[in-house]
Amino acid sequence: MPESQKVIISCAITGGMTVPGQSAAIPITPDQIVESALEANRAGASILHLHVRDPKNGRPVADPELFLEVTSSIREQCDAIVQPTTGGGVGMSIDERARVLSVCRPEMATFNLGSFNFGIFQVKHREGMADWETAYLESTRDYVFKNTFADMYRMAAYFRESGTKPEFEAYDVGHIYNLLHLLEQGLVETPLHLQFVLGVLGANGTAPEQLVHMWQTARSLLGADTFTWSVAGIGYPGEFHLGAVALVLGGHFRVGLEDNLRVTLSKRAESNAQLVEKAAALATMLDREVATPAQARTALGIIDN
Ligand code: KMH
Ligand code: ZN
Repeated sequence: MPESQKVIISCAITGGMTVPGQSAAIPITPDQIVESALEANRAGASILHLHVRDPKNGRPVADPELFLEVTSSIREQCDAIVQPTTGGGVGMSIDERARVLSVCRPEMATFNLGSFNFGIFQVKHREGMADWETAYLESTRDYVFKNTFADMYRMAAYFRESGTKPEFEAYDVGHIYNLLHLLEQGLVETPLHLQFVLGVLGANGTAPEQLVHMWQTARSLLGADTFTWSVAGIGYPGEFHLGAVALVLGGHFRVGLEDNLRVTLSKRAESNAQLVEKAAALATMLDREVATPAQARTALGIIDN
């Protein structure tokens, strides 16, 4: 099987748009994040997507020291592609979000392709949620996840400076046109890697035809040979249903507690590894071998450093 047909499984370990009270499985402290990431890697994830949280209460933060601690520790213990976020969490500025690039100089990081409403205020209140968690969720009634053209131009410069491969997060079809604009301006270069993120309240939904539409739009605008792509379905069953569509279409597949807290309709996920195991099982059933990190680097055009 050609390397490009092997599936790259990413695992989004903890997230910036969830609060700890949603699930006891969400890792919080640097040690917990590292442990969960290593387990996900052992289960088949070759990309580990990372946010960090204040170890005292689990609030999403952009602290570069925490990023450095977590990314260095994971890199010492496995060969997965360590992919920190530059999306961050509610209320972080673009410069705060980009700090991880200059401090950690990661081989890959996320690059968000546009501004949109990002609502998590419908998340159910669970017993034991702290006041700040309820306020965090509620604040998104009036929240725009801001990635203006000025922000994206600045972000592209940060990526060039750190030599980091962007994973372009497209939450809606217009974001693919934004990527074309960045490409035409010479701010980013091919080969591109896109993550279609479907299911955020405020952007595109998890219907399979929306994924197909975004994929077709990317092919016609950017050219079928200029990019690799993956899907992150938010929530259950979107995460696995869209992953199955991506497996059939030759794309890659992201799972993880950042995006989804259930492993089946009736069972909450106990760990990130459990979600990766299910993704790997689906891939195997559909004759897509799971890529190793080295194979993922080759498929993505990342030069190993
Ligand atoms: N929070 C997810 C919906 C990022 O971190 O830059 C998308 C994401 C983007 O993971
Ligand atoms: Zn993220």
